[in-house]
Amino acid sequence: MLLAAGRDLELKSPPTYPPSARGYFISDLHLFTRRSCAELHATDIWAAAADAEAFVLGGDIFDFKWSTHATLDDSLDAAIEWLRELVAPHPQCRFFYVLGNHDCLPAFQFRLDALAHELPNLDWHPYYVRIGSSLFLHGDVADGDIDHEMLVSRRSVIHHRGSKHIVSHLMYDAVVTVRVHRLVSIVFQRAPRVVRRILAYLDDIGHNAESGVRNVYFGHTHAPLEEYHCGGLVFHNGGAPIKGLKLRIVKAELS
Ligand SMILES: [Mn+2]
Repeated sequence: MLLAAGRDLELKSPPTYPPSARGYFISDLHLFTRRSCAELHATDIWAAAADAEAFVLGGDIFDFKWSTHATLDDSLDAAIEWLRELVAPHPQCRFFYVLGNHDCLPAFQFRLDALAHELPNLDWHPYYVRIGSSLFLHGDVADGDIDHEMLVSRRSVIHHRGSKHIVSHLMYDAVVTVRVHRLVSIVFQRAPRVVRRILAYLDDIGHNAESGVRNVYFGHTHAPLEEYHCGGLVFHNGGAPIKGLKLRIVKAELS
C-alpha cells in the first residue's frame, strides 16, 4: 500500500477555476454489484460531464468487493473501460477520481495511474482533493473517530479477498429488498455525528474553515445531504443509486 501512502506528495495540483466554472460531484455508484442502479443515471452523468469544467468521482464508483464479474481482472478491465468512455470524449472537463473504501485496492490504483498518464484530463487522489475552497473526500473517515494516519492504516488492510459467493449476493439482495439498507443509512448515519467526524478529520489534514475551505463534498454514507451547515462549512452528499436510495449529481463550487 506504499503507492497510496506516498502518493499525496507526487500529485499534480488541481488548476484554479473562476467562480463561473461548473463542477459536479458523484460517488458510490457501486458499479458491478447487483444492487446498483447506476446505469439508470448514465445519461445524466454523461450530460453533466459534457457541461462541466471539473467532475469529481468521489469513491466507491466501482465495488470490487461485491462485483458480479468472475475475476478481479474482469472487474478492473470493466472499470478502466467505463472511465475511459466517460473521460476521453470530454477533454474540456478535468476528472478527479478520489478513492473510496471499495475501490482503493492497489491493483486498481496501478490501473488508474496508468489511465491518468494516458488521459491528460484525468487525475486521481487516494484520500481527498482540494479545489479552490472546496474539499472532496469519500467519507469513510465518518465510520469512527478516524484521523489521517488511521485512515491510511484501515485502507491498507482492504484487499481483494476473492469474489463473493452467490449465496452472499442473494443474502445481500434480501437485505436491500426489505429496505433495511435504507433504515441503516438513516438511523446510523445521522448527519450531526457524520459531519462532526469529518470536521475532525479536516482539522487533522489542515483543510478546515481556517484554511479557507467553504464546501465539503462526500459520499460513503449513501444518505443525501443538501447544504448542511456546520462548523463554518457547508456539507454536501449526493446519496447513492442503490435500490431504495437515491443518487443526486451534486453541483460543486470550484473557486
Ligand atoms: Mn464507501
